[in-house]
Amino acid sequence: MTSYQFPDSFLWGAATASYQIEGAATEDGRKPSVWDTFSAKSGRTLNGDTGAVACDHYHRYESDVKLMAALGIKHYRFSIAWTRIIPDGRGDVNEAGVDFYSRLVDCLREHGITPHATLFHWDSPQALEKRYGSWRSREMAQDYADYVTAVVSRLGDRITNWMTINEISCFTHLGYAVNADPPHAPGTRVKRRKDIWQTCHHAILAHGLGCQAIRAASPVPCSVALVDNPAVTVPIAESPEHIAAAQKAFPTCWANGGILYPVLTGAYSPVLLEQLGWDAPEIKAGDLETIHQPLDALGLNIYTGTYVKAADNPSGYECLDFRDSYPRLNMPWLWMLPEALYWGMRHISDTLEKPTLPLFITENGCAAQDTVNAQGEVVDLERIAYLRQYLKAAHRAVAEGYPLHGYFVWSLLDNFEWAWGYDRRFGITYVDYPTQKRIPKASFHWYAECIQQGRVV
Ligand code: GCO
Repeated sequence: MTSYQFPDSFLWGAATASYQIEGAATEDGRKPSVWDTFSAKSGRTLNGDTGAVACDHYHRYESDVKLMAALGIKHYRFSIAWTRIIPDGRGDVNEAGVDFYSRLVDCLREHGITPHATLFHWDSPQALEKRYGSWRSREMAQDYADYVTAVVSRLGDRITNWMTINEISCFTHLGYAVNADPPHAPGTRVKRRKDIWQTCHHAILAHGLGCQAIRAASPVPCSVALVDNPAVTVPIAESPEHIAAAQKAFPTCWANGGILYPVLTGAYSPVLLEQLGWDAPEIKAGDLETIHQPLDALGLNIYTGTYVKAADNPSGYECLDFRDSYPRLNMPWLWMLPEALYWGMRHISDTLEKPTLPLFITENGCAAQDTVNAQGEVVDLERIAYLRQYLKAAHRAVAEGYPLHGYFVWSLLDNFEWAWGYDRRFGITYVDYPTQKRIPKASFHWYAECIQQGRVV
C-alpha cells in the first residue's frame, strides 16, 4: 500500500496575491493598478466587485500570519504590488509601501515562515498603461526591472526566494483581445493577434531583465524563478503512442511554446512560430539571450489540463474537448484532472530537457460553493477530494524522481477572483466579507494534517 509520504525536505505552503487580498487601495501612497481601473468600469467584473477592500489583509496581516502558523505551513508565497513601491510605475520609490512588506516579512519570520515573493501578479501600474500602453510597449520591461531593483535592494536581506512574474499568458492573452472585450485588465482591444503576442514577448523580456536585476541587487545568495501556468497535455491512456502524442502537443498548446520555451531554452518553439506565421511577435537582436536567464527554480500553477490522443492526421495528435457531464469544480474551466500535475512536470523535465531544474507547484486548488452551516463550519468535501487527488499526483512525480520540491495551495484565503469578483471562493479559509471574519474550512484542517504527517491523508 502506498502511504503517499513526501520526503522531509518537501516544502508545504500556501499562496496569495496582492490585488486579490490586500485592499487598502489608496493607502500609504499606493496609486491605481490596471485592475483598480478595470474593475471600476461597469460590467467588467461580476457584480461590479473590485479589490478596493478585498480581505483587508493590509490591516490584518498579523492575524493572517497567525492563521498560517496554525495551519502549520513553513512557506508562504505572496506578491508585491508595484504601485505600492513605485506608485507611478517609474520614478520615485514610496518607502511607506516598502514598509508594509517589510513588516509582513518580519512577522512571517517571527513565526518561522519563509517568505517567497512574487514581484508581479498582474497589477500593472495604471500610470504606465496611460503613458505608453504598459505591456504593449518595450519600455515596460525596463520599468519593471527598475522596480525589481528597488524592491530587492530594500528587502533582499530578508527575502531570498524570488519569483519574477506570475502567469504571463494570462495578463497578456486575456488582457488584450482582437474584436472582443478581453476578460482581464487592462481589457484593451488590439488590432492584430500579433499585438497580443508582442505584449507576451515584452513580458518574457521583463522576466529576463528582472532576473538580472534580482541577481545584481540581492545582498545575499538567492533563488530566482518564473511562475508559469503551462497548458498541460495529458495522454488519454498511458501507452507509448498517446504519451508521444501528448508530448508532441505540449509546445503548441496555449502559450507554452511562446513562454516556457524561450525562457528555458532560449528559443520560441519552432512549431509554434510556424503556426503563428504573421502573428508572431517582433523579436529584436539579443532579446532571446536576455530572456534565457539561468533559473534556480520554476514555479508551476496547475489546476487542470487537456486530454490528448494519438491521431492519424498531419500533426499526429488530437486535443479532446470535455463534455458537460465531465466532473468539474466551481469554475467553467476547472475540470478535475489530477494527472495534469504529474504530466506538467514530466513534459517540462523530459521534453524541455531540464531534468534537474527544481520545480515547485506554486498554485493548485479549486473553487467550491462554500457556505457556513448552522454549526458555523464550512464543510468543503469537494475541495478535500480535489486536493487529495492532485497531491497524490504530485507524490507520483516525486516517487518517479522528478525534481518537485514543494507545493503551495491556492489559496490561504477566499479572495477577489478577478473578473469573477467575490463570487468564486478558492480559499481553504472562508472569508465572511462583511465582517472580515476568517473561518478555517474542513480542507484547512485536512491540509494541516497532511503537513503535520508529511503525507497525503
Ligand atoms: C493565478 C491566479 C490566481 C487565481 C487562481 C484561480 O496565478 O493563477 O491567477 O490569481 O486566483 O488561479 O483562478
